[in-house]
Amino acid sequence: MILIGQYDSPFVRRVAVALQIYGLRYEHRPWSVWADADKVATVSPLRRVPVLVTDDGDALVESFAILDALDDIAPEGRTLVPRSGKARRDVLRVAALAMGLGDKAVSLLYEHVLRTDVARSEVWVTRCRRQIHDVLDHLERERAAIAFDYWFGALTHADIAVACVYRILTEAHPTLIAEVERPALRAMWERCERLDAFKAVVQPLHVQL
Ligand SMILES: N[C@@H](CCC(=O)N[C@@H](CS)C(=O)NCC(=O)O)C(=O)O
Repeated sequence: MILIGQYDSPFVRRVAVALQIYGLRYEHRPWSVWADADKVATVSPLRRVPVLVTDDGDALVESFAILDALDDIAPEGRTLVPRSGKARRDVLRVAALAMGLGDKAVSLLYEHVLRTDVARSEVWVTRCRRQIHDVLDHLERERAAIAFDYWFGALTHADIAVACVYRILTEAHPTLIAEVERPALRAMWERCERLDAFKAVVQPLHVQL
C-alpha cells in the first residue's frame, strides 16, 4: 500500500495513525497538494490528499472511505470502530464532526494564505470561524462529560479524528483557538499525541504553495 500526502494534514494523519495502530505496512509519499500537484494528479484527478493506493492498484480517496477499507483488513481484535449498530454510528458521528472541523480549518487557512491580491471574503471567514467555535463547543461539552481516557472507552477513529483536527487548529489558527479554553479537548489531544502511533507520524504545519 502507498499513502500519499503529508502528515501535517489532519486527513492524511488520521489514516496514517490507523495504519500504525493496525500494524499495516505501507510506503509513504509525502507529496504536497500544491508543490506536487501534478504528481498527485497521476493517482487522483481530485488532486486532494490522502490517497491510498491499495495492493490491487486502486487509488482510494476520502479519509472515511480509506479507513473503511483499512478497517476491513485490520487484525482481529484491533479495530478502531465497532462493526455495526449504535456503537459504530457514535464513533462515526464524532469523527465526522471532527473532520467537518478539519474542512473548515483548511478552508479558512486557504482563505488567509491564497487571497493575497484580492480582499478576503469576510462573510466566509466569519462563517468558518463560527462553525469552528460551535463544533468545538459541542465536542467540548460531550468530552467533558466522559470519565474515560478515550471517547468510547478504548481508542477509536473518533479520538484520532478529534486529536488530528485539534492539532491543525492550534497550528493554523492559534488566535482563534486561544479565544476559548476547552480543557477537555486539549487534554484528550495531548494524551493522543503521547501515543507511539501519533509520534510516528507527525509533521508540523508548513504551507508550501
Ligand atoms: N474530506 C477529505 C478532505 C481532504 C482534504 O481537504 N485534503 C486537503 C489537504 S489537508 C487537500 O487535499 N487540499 C487540496 C484541495 O482541496 O484542492 C478527506 O477526508 O479526505
